Amino acid sequence: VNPAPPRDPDALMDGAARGGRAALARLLSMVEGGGPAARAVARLAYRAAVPYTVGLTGAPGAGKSTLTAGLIGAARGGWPVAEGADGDPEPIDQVGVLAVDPSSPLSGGALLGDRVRMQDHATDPAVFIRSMATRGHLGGLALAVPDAVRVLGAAGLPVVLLETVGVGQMEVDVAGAADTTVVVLTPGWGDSTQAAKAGLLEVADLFVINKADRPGVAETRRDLTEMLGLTERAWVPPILSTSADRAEGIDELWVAVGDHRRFLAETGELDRRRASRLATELRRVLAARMAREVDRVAAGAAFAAEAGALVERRTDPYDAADRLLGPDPG
Ligand SMILES: Nc1nc2c(ncn2[C@@H]2O[C@H](COP(=O)(O)OP(=O)(O)OP(=O)(O)O)[C@@H](O)[C@H]2O)c(=O)[nH]1
Ligand SMILES: [Mg+2]
Repeated sequence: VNPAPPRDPDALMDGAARGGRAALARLLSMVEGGGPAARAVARLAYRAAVPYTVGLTGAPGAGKSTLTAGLIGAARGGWPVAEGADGDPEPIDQVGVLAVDPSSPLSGGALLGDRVRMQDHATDPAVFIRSMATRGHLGGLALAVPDAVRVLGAAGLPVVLLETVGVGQMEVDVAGAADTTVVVLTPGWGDSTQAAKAGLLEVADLFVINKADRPGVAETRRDLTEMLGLTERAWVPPILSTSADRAEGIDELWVAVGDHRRFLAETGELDRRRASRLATELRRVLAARMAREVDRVAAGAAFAAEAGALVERRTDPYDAADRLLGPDPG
């Protein structure tokens, strides 16, 4: 019988780093739950090596989980060798999977559907699969996800696959936590238009047209190419097609992920991206704290008095804010 994992973050982190999956799961629950415990865990995890993160995002049902399951298998074979180069693939000893659903307040363990799709890997001790939703984390998933990724890094997982269901801005924010972002589309009219509307085209490093067994692949590819335009850029996102449920195109996708990873490393872009992500994270932490500060002010007597003065037209909202917070430096 396994003893229940301790609640002390240090002890849990030690356990997770020694391969304890219950400890790792407990740490992720703490991150999800927010509050002082989340903060303690985040602090411990921060200095550890950051895993290479591959994000998969796209509309509900596009096949992200099926693709993720395929990529787990591919990743277990190591990082692909560059075309034309020889040598062995750089080994990947463990793979973590985080499935994030910004629309769901439920969490803990794996979602049923994902559990089915990823069950081939569920008993592999080198694979750790976990669903995440937001509960109490200050700043929501956009902050909880990078914390969770770092916890996986602190536990020694070198690669994390991050699946996010498409629901607008939050999805784009979460997708922004990845080093390589894969946008998953399906053949059919309108799919790429929706991705454009959601701002996904900007964050895509790679496109996958999944369900390529269905008609409309060429049209979707053409739409996408048109929307991407002919802008000059150092990395032109490749458009791949897959039939994830038949395991077709998965190896090619993993090769493309490896190419992008190599591009980021060789150009210094990986460091720049990660630095800019951290600055964004800090802004989010500041924004979340300031939002809490507003709540604190709004709960006070001075606020109630100003609100009353507004009703009686004795002041206006801007002067009232100046009295509550001090003059606005503009
Ligand atoms: N025809 C076809 N069906 C597929 C393919 N890949 C996945 N599917 C099916 O599409 C459905 C959704 O697949 P998932 O992998 O759960 O999709 P998802 O994007 O993770 O879904 P959510 O997480 O709910 O947004 C399942 O029934 C899969 O079996 C494919 O290449 N071709
Ligand atoms: Mg899924």
